[in-house]
Amino acid sequence: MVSMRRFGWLFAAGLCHAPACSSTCVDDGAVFNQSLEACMTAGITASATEGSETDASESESDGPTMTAPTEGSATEGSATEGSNSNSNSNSNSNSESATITGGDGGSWCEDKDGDGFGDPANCVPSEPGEDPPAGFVPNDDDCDDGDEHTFPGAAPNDDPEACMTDADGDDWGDNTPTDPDAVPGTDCDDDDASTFPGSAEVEDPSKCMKDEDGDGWGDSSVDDGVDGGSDCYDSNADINPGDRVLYTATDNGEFLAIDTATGDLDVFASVDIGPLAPPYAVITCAISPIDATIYCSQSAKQILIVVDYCSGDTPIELADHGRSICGLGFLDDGTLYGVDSDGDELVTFDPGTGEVLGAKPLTVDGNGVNIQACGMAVDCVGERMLVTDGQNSRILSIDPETGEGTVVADIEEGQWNSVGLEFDPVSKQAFSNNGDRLFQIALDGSNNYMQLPELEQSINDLSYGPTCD
Ligand SMILES: [Ca+2]
Ligand SMILES: [Ca+2]
Ligand SMILES: [Ca+2]
Ligand SMILES: [Ca+2]
Repeated sequence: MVSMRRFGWLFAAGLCHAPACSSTCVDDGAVFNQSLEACMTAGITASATEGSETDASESESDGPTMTAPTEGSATEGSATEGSNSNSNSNSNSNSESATITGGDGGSWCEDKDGDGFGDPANCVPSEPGEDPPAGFVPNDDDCDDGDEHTFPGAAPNDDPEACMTDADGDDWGDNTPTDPDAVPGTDCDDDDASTFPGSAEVEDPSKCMKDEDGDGWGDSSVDDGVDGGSDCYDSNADINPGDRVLYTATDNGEFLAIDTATGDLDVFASVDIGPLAPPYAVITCAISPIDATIYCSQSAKQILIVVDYCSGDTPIELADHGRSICGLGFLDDGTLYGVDSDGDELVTFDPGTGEVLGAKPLTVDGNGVNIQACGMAVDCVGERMLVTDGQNSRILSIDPETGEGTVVADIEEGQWNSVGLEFDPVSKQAFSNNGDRLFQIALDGSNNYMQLPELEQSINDLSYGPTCD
């Protein structure tokens, strides 16, 4: 270890860069012509006295003054470590780089970071036919020998030759490299291999999005610097805007696709409710971001049911929870919430059993909210839970920790009495309905909304789910 550290700085501080040595050496500022070998040898010899304390057993070189690198050199060696007080050592201000080859009379250069590219400041001459010293490579191409992720061509998708940093190995270069020697690339998150330009190729072939589940749609909730997409469920490739339908469930087991442009309602799936009816009354549904399981509230029995409408199977009834649930929604962590319109509370469910785990009063400015009918949805872009307060014609964002609501949209619609709410991650707006009246509502604080064509019939709920195609 000791030997290598010394070796490292001797060459870094005392010797010419190989390209410089091929023509000139610099000695205390004076440039003089010298052959490569002479230059290198002079430097090595001049520096060798400092290296003489090293353990001879570590030496693999047949040169009398050479000290072989050890494994520790990759992390302990530093081109800037120590200061050189040897008056015979040269300083080198030449930072040019040129490819050189070893074993044929050229040079070997140290590769401390092990990326296959040699440090031009740490090169030694090679003799024809000889093997390189351990830790040396036959080129001097590294632009930062202290970072294995930074070298020429590290990010070939950005540039096959430029010196870039690609820490996450997706072949795109860090767009804000901390390494001053690296050229910025276009990877907006170089710590995440699922984030790069064109990652979400279906949604946008060029934006720098995150697509963790590889379905071609970008994660809707991302860190600063990353382009947000419209995939609310980026850990589940089966749920994305490429396969979704805005639907409502009916009391006869049918699922109706809602055409928001025309108001048409068309049956696209149905379940066999034979053993469950009567009474069977579904008034709200939500889909799990974890496994795409659909839960609905069966209001007549005050239970949750698990529905697989694509299979047509009879829904599975869960535990009697005894609540009047008018809205259901999952947060991204898989927690299932509901709104109890009798208790005016936000409740938390155990998705496994359908039992209520906890409840908090719904409030705005600390005052209780009288929920009569409601809709519930999760804004996966803003990562917030939305509940309609129909009596007051507004949409609230509910803090799940406290039950406290913040007004997100307040629309001039009198007794709106919304019974359905769903968030559209593509438009970033909400759909909400009161019976057969359907609205599209902005969630940006503008309170803008518009009424869409009247629905064919009055419905209870709005949800996105898979098309079953
Ligand atoms: Ca490197
Ligand atoms: Ca990268
Ligand atoms: Ca990346
Ligand atoms: Ca995705």
